[in-house]
Amino acid sequence: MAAISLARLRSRVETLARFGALSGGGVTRTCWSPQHEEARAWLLGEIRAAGLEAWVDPAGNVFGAVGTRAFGADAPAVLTGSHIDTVPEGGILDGALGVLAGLEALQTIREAQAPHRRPLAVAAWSDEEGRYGSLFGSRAFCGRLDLTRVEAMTAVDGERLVDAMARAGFDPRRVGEATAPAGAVAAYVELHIEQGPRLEEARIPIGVVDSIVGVRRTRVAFVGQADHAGTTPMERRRDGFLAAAEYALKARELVVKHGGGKSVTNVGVVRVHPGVTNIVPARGELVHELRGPDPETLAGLDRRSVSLARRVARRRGIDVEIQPMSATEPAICSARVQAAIEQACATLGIPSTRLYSAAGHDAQNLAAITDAGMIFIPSKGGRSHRVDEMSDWDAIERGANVLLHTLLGLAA
Ligand code: HGY
Ligand code: MN
Ligand code: MN
Repeated sequence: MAAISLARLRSRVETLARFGALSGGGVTRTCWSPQHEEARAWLLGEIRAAGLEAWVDPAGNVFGAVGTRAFGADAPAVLTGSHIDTVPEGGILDGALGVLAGLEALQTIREAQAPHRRPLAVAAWSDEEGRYGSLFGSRAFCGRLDLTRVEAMTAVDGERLVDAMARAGFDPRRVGEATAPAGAVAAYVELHIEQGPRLEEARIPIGVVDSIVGVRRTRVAFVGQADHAGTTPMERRRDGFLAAAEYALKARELVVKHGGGKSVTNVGVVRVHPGVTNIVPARGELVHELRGPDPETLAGLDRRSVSLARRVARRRGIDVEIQPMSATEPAICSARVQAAIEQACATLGIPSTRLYSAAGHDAQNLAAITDAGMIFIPSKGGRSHRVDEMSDWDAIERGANVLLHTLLGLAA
């Protein structure tokens, strides 16, 4: 029975972790950055050294393939993959595991000359973490990117996507050419760390994902009045930051109360203007993120949040600007792919359980154009999006072998 080489996979994971490595551990490798582009070049070299066809599309997606040099409806490919970009101060497995385990599975299949009727490919999708716009590369590939918005896509620190792409040698005007031909993908399966505590606490080695949360991000800015921080009487202050703070606290209560138990909310970006200690903040701006597996609940929370923002501003006698930034819909994973994962687990004698993904993933875009699914392995302490994110190597080996057999099953 074909089996991956953990030594080779581990060596690649530890090498990729060096691109953007932080002195205290973990990694910062945001898409299109110099360290990301060095990692892209390294990955292309590894794909070629593994004997696979290698190419990059105009949206910066990297591909490796066995049995094809491009995507086409005449030979629908079974596709796996994930991303090599990271959040700032992230871990070494989020995304990297799925790309490198996919490469390892395809290399093992090629070396073992394991039979597969369909071509097999692995992808490293651009900017999954959404520094400029979430799930960018897989949205482009799946024809779900609003090309008219590419020009305006900007990171929270103000860097424009078009400038970052140009610096990395890509022409942003060609992104639309990355759209895959209809029918080019026969199935998609992605291996990823769970990034949460459920599998580890249940002591179950493999998660078969049945749905993936939708994520909505909205910029909310409360606009009051700058004033002298010392001389302005307290009752006369129109403080944009305090309004934002009240909104953030009440939005959390709202989601806990009306979110159905599986919805979550976060405020990870806050900006105060003018932002110096001796001026009452005129403007308090935040990015409000809502997530949930159920579309109606998510839409309801969005509406309630907008009403809350207006109520807080009115009560404080200030203005509020509400600007939706991005919204992904919850995705249902393919029953066929879930069954193929469970068949692989049965073949390998590995217990599995079904669960929803509380993180967003590229698979939710692939679910729009093909049968898509995900395999999860446990995260130590449920830790992710932090430098000490890690999984046991035997969990990584199990996940990669389940991926290998799932791919063979889907490509049979
Ligand atoms: O934010 C997410 O859900 C994913 O890790 N990009
Ligand atoms: Mn992530
Ligand atoms: Mn990820």
